[in-house]
Amino acid sequence: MTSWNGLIESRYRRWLPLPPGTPAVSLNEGGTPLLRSHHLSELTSCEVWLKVEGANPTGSFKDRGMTVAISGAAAQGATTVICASTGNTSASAAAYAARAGLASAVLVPKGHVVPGKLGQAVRHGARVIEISGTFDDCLRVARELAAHHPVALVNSVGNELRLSGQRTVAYEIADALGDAPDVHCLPVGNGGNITATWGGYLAYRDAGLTTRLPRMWGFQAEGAAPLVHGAPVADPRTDAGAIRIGNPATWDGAIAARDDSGGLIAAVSDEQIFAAYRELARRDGVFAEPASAAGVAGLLDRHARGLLEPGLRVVVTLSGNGLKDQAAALHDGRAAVGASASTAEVARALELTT
Ligand code: AN7
Repeated sequence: MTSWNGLIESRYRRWLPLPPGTPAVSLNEGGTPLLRSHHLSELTSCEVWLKVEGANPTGSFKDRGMTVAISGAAAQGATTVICASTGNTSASAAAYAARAGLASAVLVPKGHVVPGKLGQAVRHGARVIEISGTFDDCLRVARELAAHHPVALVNSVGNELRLSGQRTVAYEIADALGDAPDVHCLPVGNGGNITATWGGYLAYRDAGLTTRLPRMWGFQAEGAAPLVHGAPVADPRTDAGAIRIGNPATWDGAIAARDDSGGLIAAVSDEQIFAAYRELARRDGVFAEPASAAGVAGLLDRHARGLLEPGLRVVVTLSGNGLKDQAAALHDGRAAVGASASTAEVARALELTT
């Protein structure tokens, strides 16, 4: 058995538009677990699989695109990379930049990025700029800076290297299941991931490696659902901060993924998102961050409305790791109980009466 050396070296270089011989800047991303959810399968009468992207090195799916984007930027002689982010992209960009010996700058919406993600960017040495505005403002500024200064933009917008790396999630799923699933559910913010995941399924089908294509079911938070309403949202609102985005940069790609796959992009409430987040941790043992539970929330919503045919094979992307957001974790649930180091007292606290 050979060890896993990341998605470029271990498996997918030939699917990536890196110039031949480009050294891989890798943290051994990819190769994430695809877990059968017994709980969700039973509940929905479908075969439900969870793609646990929080198991990537910096704790989100962003590492798939970032290993390729930073490998490309480093090979082209970039010295500084820049991105706008709701948190996960900045953590990933900062880590891969550190790995490559590049400087990084990240622009984040002030007050809307959880400390776990900001802490990653800080520790990896990024210059963190907190902007008084939304993610959409951050992205506008980052794009303008990259157009006029010697800094390489590593957001997915128009970045074929980023998107090609993110396509590898579909390759892994098809490789593991032997074909594409019937339905692929995932959260949608800026639109890059649904575009790339769909692109991955298309590429594998076109190469004859799979026989079919899934329907792409994307889910946005109700207060930040521009793709559902068909118009940008100036003041996006949701407590699932990762997908608090009002004007997705990959708008057309997301709509094409929806329409070409015969799929949908629908809204779920924060209540549904946080309920799915709790149940994933409680029933499946998978700690995904709140935003990344939107795909499960959407699947359950469709099921509750009688819109999910039984017997389907469904894959759900869990895009980020729950460890990043401890405030959400400790917000409810069973609180810790204090006790002295006395066996009798702890037994009482645990209600171990016999
Ligand atoms: C956990 O980090 O946009 O639709 O700047 O962190 O491809 O944007 C994060 C997005 C879903 C949405 N789940 O994906 C950022 C950022 C998690 C995320 C999304 C994000 P896209």
